Amino acid sequence: MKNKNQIVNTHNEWDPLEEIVVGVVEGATIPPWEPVTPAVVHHEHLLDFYRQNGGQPWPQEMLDAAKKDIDEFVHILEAEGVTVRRPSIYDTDKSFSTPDFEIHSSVGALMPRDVLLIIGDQIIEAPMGWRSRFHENHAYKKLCKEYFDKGARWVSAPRPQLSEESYKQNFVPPEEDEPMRTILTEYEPLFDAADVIKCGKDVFVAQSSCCNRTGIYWLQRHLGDTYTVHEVEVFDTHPMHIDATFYPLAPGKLLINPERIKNVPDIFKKSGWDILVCPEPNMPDSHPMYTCSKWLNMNVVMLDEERVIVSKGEDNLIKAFKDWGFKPIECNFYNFESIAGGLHCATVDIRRRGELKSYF
Ligand code: ABU
Repeated sequence: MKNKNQIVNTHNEWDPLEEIVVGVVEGATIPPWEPVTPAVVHHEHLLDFYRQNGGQPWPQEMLDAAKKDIDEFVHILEAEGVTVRRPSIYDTDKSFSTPDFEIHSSVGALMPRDVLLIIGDQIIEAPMGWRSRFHENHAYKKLCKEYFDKGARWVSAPRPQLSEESYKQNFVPPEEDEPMRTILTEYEPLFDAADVIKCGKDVFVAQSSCCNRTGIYWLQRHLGDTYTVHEVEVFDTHPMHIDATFYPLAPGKLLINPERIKNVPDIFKKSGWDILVCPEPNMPDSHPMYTCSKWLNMNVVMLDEERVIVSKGEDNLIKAFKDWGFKPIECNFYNFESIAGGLHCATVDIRRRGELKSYF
């Protein structure tokens, strides 16, 4: 299918990148406590941090350090010829309520990857399971309107209610030796856009504490017969998103997290893909990580089939990328990772030069 001159056009993670949205640090607030918090935060000691500090601004020195990282990332993208767009800053410290819940604050616009799912020429606003992120799509409205005016399709998945019925009451995350379970019920479709990863006509999704099976069904029915949505089996005690777990990097090259993927879907094996096992992260244990795990090392951004932007310090992965035939470009990102996510989380690709195909 030809997609000549489409303003929004992405089918995979590796076609040559032309335009991308990069999140902003300004206005970022410590996520307020909500039902999903204990289901996604890996470290028990952080739960008290969220109970006590959720809804406050992050300390200025942490914001400054994160901003320095994101500025460097933007500089690298622009130097490589990519157009970078930014979301609008909105009032994150306003509390709000719906008929079903009240929440103290929003969290900012750090991670466009979670909010907008771009498939082909279509922008899908994700039905996110976080009460604090209910209005995060506002940060992208101006951009979405512009892309819509220039020809993109733009829809919002059903707006979730996020009442008590969406969450299992008294949920306890599983231990390492237990089967995976997540906090979400099947009351309504829920997913973050980062629970989904594209590979042409095949789209891969994993259940998580932000993505339920009803959300996966919704996506398959919405996308129709042109696409096949595959559910990937993962194991994570605090699952959130697929992009530090399972990542088709380039045709024939799948990067997997060895702790979370025990069975690679047959479709990859049958088609002879190389299964690249992500090496252990290098981030020191002393580095503070408030929202994500150290497996953000694999949360990279592909500029094309070879060039990959990777977090500086992740020497094991950088060496592996070279051995696998990629060209890594290093970017300082640990300080952004402390309060938010990785390079992939901090972005959403708007346009890559390529067409819809099957890679299997
Ligand atoms: N997109 C964020 C992934 C978080 C994690 O696996 O730690």
